[in-house]
Amino acid sequence: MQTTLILLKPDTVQRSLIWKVIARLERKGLKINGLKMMQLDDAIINEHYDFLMDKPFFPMLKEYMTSCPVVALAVSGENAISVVRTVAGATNPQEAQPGTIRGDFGMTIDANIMHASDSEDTAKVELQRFFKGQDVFEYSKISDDTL
Ligand code: IDP
Ligand code: MG
Repeated sequence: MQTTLILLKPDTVQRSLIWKVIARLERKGLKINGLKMMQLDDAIINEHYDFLMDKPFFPMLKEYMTSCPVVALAVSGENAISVVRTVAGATNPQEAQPGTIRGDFGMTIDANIMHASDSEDTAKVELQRFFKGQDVFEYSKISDDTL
């Protein structure tokens, strides 16, 4: 069982797509262990996207990611890290397959609906970054045995 970190980005909040994206994750059979709205600041974006800091689009990415609150989710399931990446689709929504979240809801790479951790190591770091070990709940669901 893995837990991964998802951020529903500002375009998802602005376009009233929060529930639609969460519904996709639940429909897939992933379990929501944590869910909170957060206003990100420059410091957390500098940390979260430090590997992109020298890219020309970084200032715009930072402005966009801090433009309104995001929704952070801790989501679990078997192989949840790669399953969520698959359900999310390619980084560029124009290239993402139909049926994926980005493929169905997005058109621009700078507003691509959601972030999802890409490995066990990053998931661990990112869950700590956004949840600080708080408000992530381990619990059983009636459907756990039948999913
Ligand atoms: P990912 O979100 O699919 O993991 P990454 O390569 O980790 O993709 O990039 C992080 C984020 O940086 C992307 O989700 C997107 O918002 C932004 N980004 C990546 N490449 C570009 C680009 O070429 N132009 C604008 N934004 C980009
Ligand atoms: Mg990434």
